[in-house]
Amino acid sequence: MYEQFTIPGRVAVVEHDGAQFLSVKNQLAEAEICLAGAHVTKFRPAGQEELLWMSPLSGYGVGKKIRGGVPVCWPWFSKNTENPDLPMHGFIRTMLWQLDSVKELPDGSTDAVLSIRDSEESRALWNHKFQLLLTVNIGSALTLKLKTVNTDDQPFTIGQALHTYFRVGDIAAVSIDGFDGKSCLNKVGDDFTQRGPIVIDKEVDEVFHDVPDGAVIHDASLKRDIVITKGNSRTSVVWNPWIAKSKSMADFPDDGYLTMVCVETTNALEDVRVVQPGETLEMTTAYALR
Ligand code: TA6
Repeated sequence: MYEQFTIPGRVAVVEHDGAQFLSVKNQLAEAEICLAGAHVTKFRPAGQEELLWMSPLSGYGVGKKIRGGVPVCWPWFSKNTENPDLPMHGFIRTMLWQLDSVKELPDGSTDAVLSIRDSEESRALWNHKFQLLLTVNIGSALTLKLKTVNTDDQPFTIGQALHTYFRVGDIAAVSIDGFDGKSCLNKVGDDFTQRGPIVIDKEVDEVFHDVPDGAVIHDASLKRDIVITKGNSRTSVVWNPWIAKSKSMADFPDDGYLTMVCVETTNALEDVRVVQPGETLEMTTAYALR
């Protein structure tokens, strides 16, 4: 399947862990994207260490939440406010997407486009017609563009997140800039306004308001910065499960909190978006090492 996209030594659809993955290698980086969930599970710029954190205990494939990489959370972020029995972070991340195109670009990067449309299954959960496209550019940076198309005759409201797990050398040597002076909804304590850089020394689950720009993860242990930029997103989430929550998740190693942090580009809370019939909405984010 998808043999038409094969470029020997550079592009192929491969199978492992019971799922299909698009594997991309070019002079600038290498990456893998699971077709179930259009989920980037690997991204390593040339000459650098892996950017993304992946749990060794994760499952893969249709119906399975992948723990790590870049979960695509849509058409809601976190719990569904009208029906908490619906899947956390929406339903699209466990559904099979189709691979539409793979293009090697003149700058040496590679563009992959995956898409999914509404189905009987999706309409049973969320009764709207849509097309969703994810464009992933694999270059010296990892760039993701998530485009929603309202193919229905009624407007709909979406929340969404690119819920990215970043790999760090040692969480104790990490600080995160970009949230100074920003207020947050704190899911594990009292709401507050951030002063200075974020450091992680306990469970952190914070949804920051009014964050139109990105952030920078300073990783003193791996001696690198992860520069996060974004577009059409005014909320961002910082999450680290810390000790107890790590132990409570079967697909998360007990010590996993020491080498990961999520910094998520979102349309969450007051930043949910209404998409009119025939209209599109695109949220973007990019990750570069320096
Ligand atoms: O974005 C942070 C968060 O909402 C946490 O509350 C935690 O639930 C995390 O997402 C992971 O959610 P998941 O459904 O992928 O286990």
